[in-house]
Amino acid sequence: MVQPIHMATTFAQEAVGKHQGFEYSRTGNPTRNALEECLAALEDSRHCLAFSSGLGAETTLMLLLKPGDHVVYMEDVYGGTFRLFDKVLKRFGLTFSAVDAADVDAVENAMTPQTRMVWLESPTNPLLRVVDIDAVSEVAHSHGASVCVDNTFATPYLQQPLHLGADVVVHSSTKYIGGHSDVVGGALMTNNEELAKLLRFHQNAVGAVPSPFDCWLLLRGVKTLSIRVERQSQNAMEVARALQDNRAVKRVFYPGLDAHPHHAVAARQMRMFGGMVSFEVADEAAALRTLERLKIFALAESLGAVESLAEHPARMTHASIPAEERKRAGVGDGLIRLSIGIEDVADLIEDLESALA
Ligand code: P1T
Repeated sequence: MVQPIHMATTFAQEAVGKHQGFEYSRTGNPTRNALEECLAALEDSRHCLAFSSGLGAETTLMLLLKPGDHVVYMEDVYGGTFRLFDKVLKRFGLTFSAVDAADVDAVENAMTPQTRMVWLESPTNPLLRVVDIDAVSEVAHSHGASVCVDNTFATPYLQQPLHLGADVVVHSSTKYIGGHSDVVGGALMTNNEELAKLLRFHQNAVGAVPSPFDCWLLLRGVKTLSIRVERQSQNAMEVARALQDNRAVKRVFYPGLDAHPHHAVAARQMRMFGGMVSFEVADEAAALRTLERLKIFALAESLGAVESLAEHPARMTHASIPAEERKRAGVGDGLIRLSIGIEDVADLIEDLESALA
């Protein structure tokens, strides 16, 4: 019932080149294989590759591109993804254009003959914008580009981008897949044989692989993914409604609300609306004061675990994005992001209401 943790770094061979499928643990490990099979099943994909972090997965995928290639990406992505593109990959000759991919025409207009990839997040971090993955995939494919969807916020339980036309899915499994704030990990999923082969080569050649113990923790955490995400989504909906009614709150970002501009797309492509809620208060001082007053919500980066967390994107998770760019994308100084856990929702709402009072 439980996968053993195979700590071996190397596997004895019967004769040179004659072995039972494992040689060296960077190349392959039985516990990692079990995790990859499990995550492939969850995304309903033919292939899955596990990595030591979400960014490790992202980097390995992007190393398949070459100097001169162009990437169109959703402007409202995790700050670390932006930093990888802007501060690391640009130095290797890749070029990037940020667009509001919730607007399919904006994606179409950004495509060039050099565009090889369209990079989406949906819902986005931290503004919970929703991209019509099907429509954007059609545009990307008509220009010969592939589509990668960061499915971290939605999880495979709420949304399966490969069924909506995407070519690759990326996860920070640190978040909902692990679910308990105790393991950092990443994953890539695809149905494309050729791409999977290239990724497998790069997974080994680049080396950002997870430890067997991390794979075991992820396998343990993911068993409860569906019930955690259901409870988190139910709680998030109630929290979003309560925030909408609070006078100190200027705006609530949650795709489950009728007032959300992409609610219809979200309702079509997601099973529920997920556990992430963002909201805006008057200014930075009000946001910092609210965060300090919260008692049940812990002030911390990351998301997707059973405990509720709150953070300030402008000064924390998205601080690596230059201020003007952040503001243009809509990540203001009064923005607070919540990762809703599985606690009693009445306690969560009371905590927020007293912090905002
Ligand atoms: O932290 P890591 O496992 O390397 O994953 C990076 C990553 C990728 N994609 C999304 C959508 C993410 O949210 C993250 C990590 N995000 C946070 C740590 C955060 O608090 O937003």
